Amino acid sequence: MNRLRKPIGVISVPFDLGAARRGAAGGPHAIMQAGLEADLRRLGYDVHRYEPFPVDDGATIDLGTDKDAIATEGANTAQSKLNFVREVAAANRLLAEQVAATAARGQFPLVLGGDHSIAVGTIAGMADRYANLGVVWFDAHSDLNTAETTPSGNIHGMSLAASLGLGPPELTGIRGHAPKLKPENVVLIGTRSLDQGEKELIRASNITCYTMHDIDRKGIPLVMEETIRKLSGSCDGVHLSFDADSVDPLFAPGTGTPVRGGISYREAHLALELLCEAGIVTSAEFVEVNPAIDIRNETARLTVELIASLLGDTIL
Ligand code: 4U7
Ligand code: MN
Ligand code: MN
Ligand code: MN
Repeated sequence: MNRLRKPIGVISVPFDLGAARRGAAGGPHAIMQAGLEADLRRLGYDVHRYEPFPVDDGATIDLGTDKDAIATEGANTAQSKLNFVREVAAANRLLAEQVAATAARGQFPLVLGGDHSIAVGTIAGMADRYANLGVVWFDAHSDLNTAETTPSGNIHGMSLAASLGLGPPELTGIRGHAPKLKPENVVLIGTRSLDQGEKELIRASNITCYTMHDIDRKGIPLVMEETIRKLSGSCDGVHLSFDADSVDPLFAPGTGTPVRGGISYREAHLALELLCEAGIVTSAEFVEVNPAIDIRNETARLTVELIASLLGDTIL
């Protein structure tokens, strides 16, 4: 296995105002609790843990019990459909700064979410260093909605679009330059739930999308081989954005927007082992782990195992 030589900078982001339901803010704690640090040290890594920075956790916002009901009340304009966009933007500005600083110290940024809206900040921080940043986006969804197409108003369904320069300026403009990514440098894997606007965007752009159908037909080894060949040819860095809901809910029940028919436990491991072997990944984030709906912390434990696979764990 191609173990990274760099120290790992673990950045916790206890933030979930971008999600459809609360709880993913507990993700970093659940993942640490599942033994991440000991595992990384076992693999021989130097680990730097950054204190979670102060994100607005919505403690002062009256969410009631049904966030969607609140959000859709009077949602006539595109702008009012962007739930908590101010808080999401503020958290992502801080995250982008922390990710950029971590990478500048020579560490591998490992971001623990939090909901998937935080990809905006991670990618903004890495795009500072890599003009041709590639992204491998494991997800049941594509997170390619915009203010115009979002059916929910939840920013975790818009973070990839924002990184491509599509969406509200407070998200697309973090750290100055937009877009952070070129569509031809983006590969989606595990896709099985797309909204109409997202389908249109994928068809009209150069985004590569391996749906579950493609994975079933080709197999994960070929999908990963094609992904690695494509990105290593054209990118100067590669970010892995791993949404827990890419994995089948049988193995990852603790996530806010589960969709049946996902990649299996072994497929997820093999995919990350192959990325490790290729040695192309320069940062990673693991998001949408929600301990409030998890079963015996299984999803957090799976996440720790997957991080270990990405960073060089081997059986023998
Ligand atoms: B996740 C959704 F409508 N597409 O936009 C939306 F189905 O980060 C879901 O991938 C988004 O978990 C899921 O709200 C965001 C919905
Ligand atoms: Mn997602
Ligand atoms: Mn998802
Ligand atoms: Mn989700």
